[in-house]
Amino acid sequence: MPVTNRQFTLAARPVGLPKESDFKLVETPVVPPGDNEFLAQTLYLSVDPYMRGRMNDARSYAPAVKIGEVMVGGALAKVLESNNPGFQPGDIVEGFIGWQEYVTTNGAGFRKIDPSLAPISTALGVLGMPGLSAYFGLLDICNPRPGETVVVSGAAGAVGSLAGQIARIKGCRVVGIAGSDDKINWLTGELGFNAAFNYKTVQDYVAQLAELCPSGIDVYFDNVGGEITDAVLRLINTKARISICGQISQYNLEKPEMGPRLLAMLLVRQARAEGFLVFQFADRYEEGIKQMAQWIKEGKLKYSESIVEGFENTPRAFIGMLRGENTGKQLVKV
Ligand code: NAP
Ligand code: FER
Repeated sequence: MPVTNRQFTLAARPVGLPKESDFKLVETPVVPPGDNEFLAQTLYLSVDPYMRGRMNDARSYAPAVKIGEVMVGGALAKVLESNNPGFQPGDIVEGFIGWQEYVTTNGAGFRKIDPSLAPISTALGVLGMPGLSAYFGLLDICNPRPGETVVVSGAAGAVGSLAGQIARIKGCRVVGIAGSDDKINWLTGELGFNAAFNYKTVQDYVAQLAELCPSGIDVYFDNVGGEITDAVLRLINTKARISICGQISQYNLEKPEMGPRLLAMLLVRQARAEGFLVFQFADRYEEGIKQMAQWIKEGKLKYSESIVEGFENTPRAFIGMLRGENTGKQLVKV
């Protein structure tokens, strides 16, 4: 049995964009598995935007990480020793392991991954939480119909790149918004988006969107909020549907941003905006995973992973993702 565990704890509550010094690398003894428990070794860690919210001392869907506590997060691990009849040494499991190299757990909330289905890392991406957010957040909330125009912000990220492709599969015209020319070329080239633009180089978002969406916008899958969303709202069609998946442009702000107040656009267009948390679809995850695995097999759904190597680089990978260094899903290979 390994003796030493390495963990990242929260050292300080970040002000603005997190810094590496907001995390602390600590060594603790590996805890031997007790009755009905198993010990597993982390293989891949997921770094996700929601973790930024958990670093704040604020009320949320889940409690904040306390100073000195191990950072939360989903991860994939391999079972080393088990006293739990449901898990055998060698099993690959996914669950809320946190930022650490070893976990001792009774397995509550964990699922077993079948390595013969797809590369195991997909359990943290396209066949995991981000993929399910794209699938249900687009299809359930927006019901996109063939021929409709769908705009996706955060389009080159884990969720956005999949939401846009799913809209293409449903026969929609898809326009993506992302933060680099390479990402734009990937969206319109490899992923089959009909059009896309770089919000960091385009000045007038409304004019650009009007040009790329000549029939207006029927569906908006929002990952970012802020000025991009303000521009989209000005161009929505009657009976438009807006899925509020994320608002990442706001996560590092110290004070809420004052913007144009455009809820009247919902009124005059008789439109609907609805937020969701992926967990609300938990009883239907099977359906989403099965369908997306099928689309991957048929070559209709592509996914990309950005992988940072080394457990000690987890904070760097997380901060890099918040800054847009990833294309598709950002992972850490431990
Ligand atoms: P991701 O898109 O893979 O990574 C984050 C991306 O956000 C970066 O790559 C960056 O790309 C973009 N970004 C950062 N700052 C930005 C800003 N100021 N304006 C516009 N874009 C910015 O992350 P993800 O895991 O797929 O998550 C995407 C969104 O979905 C997040 O808002 C997240 O909170 C949300 N989410 C929600 C749920 C839910 O249950 N509701 C579940 C999962 C994720 P650029 O290069 O394009 O800037
Ligand atoms: C996310 C952003 C926000 C997310 C969850 C939340 C699961 C929830 C925030 C809250 O309840 O305050 O990406 O992913």
